[in-house]
Amino acid sequence: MAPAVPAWRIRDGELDLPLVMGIVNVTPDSFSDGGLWDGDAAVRHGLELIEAGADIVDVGGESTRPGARPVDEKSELERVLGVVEGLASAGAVVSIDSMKPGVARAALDAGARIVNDVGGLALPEMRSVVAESGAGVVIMHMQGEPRTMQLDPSYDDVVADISEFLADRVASAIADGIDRSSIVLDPGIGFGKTLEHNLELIRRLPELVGLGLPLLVGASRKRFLGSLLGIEDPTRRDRATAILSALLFERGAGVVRVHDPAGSLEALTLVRAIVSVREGNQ
Ligand code: PMM
Repeated sequence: MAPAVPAWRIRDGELDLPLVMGIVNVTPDSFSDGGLWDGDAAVRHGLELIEAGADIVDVGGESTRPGARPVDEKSELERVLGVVEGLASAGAVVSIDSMKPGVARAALDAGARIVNDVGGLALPEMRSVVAESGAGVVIMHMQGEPRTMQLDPSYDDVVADISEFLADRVASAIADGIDRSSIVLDPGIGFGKTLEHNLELIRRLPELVGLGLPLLVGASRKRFLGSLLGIEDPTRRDRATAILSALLFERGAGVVRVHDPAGSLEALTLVRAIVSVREGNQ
């Protein structure tokens, strides 16, 4: 198996890898769970995810599903801040899923310890927020923007192109004062990618592991699973997600981002028993 990095430095601490990140979307329009959680219900749901085995809860207030329109900063803040505060004060490790430096900063002040930026840390101000706070950070690849990204995605070589993109963003992050051990990379499954692109990224995941930083993969309930398996309803894609998590961990993923942590935790436990994910590959 490809080498894994054993720990992820986050604000005020460190997390052992591999691990499972649970998803709390506080949005009216996310593709699989939009409109289900707000306020107290979102906090309760986040705590349930932890109970079910999530090591981190990822709180997001802007849908990034294909075709989604951006939300303004004020609305995004209103959606997420109370939820971040509620979860963090209950002891959860919280990450904030946002492309906006203002939202990331406020969420960190409210107790979040990780910034999950699907915008790939493109904005210098976002890099400053991460550097100054000492937060952990997920740098994700997206081709285009959510509104248009699925219209005509194209790459010379999807794995090579994304590796180059991520390596560039890592260099900018480090140049702006972000500690290398705080960074986790994400190929951005479904973000400006065809079904074939997604499958190739999963098949060739060990090449991305070769970048030398932990990888997060977010495939949970995504459309390509529905297309492959003929499952229209996203909430019925959790079994496929768990099966895929086993494959991802076996190929060296450090974090999976999922709606239903229980299945992925079982996947992780099995993979750990069969191949030593943490120790056997130094
Ligand atoms: N996918 C979504 C949102 N945020 N963040 C990261 N790092 N990686 C992802 O793949 C990702 C993400 C969209 O899925 P959702 O609507 O189920 O949250």
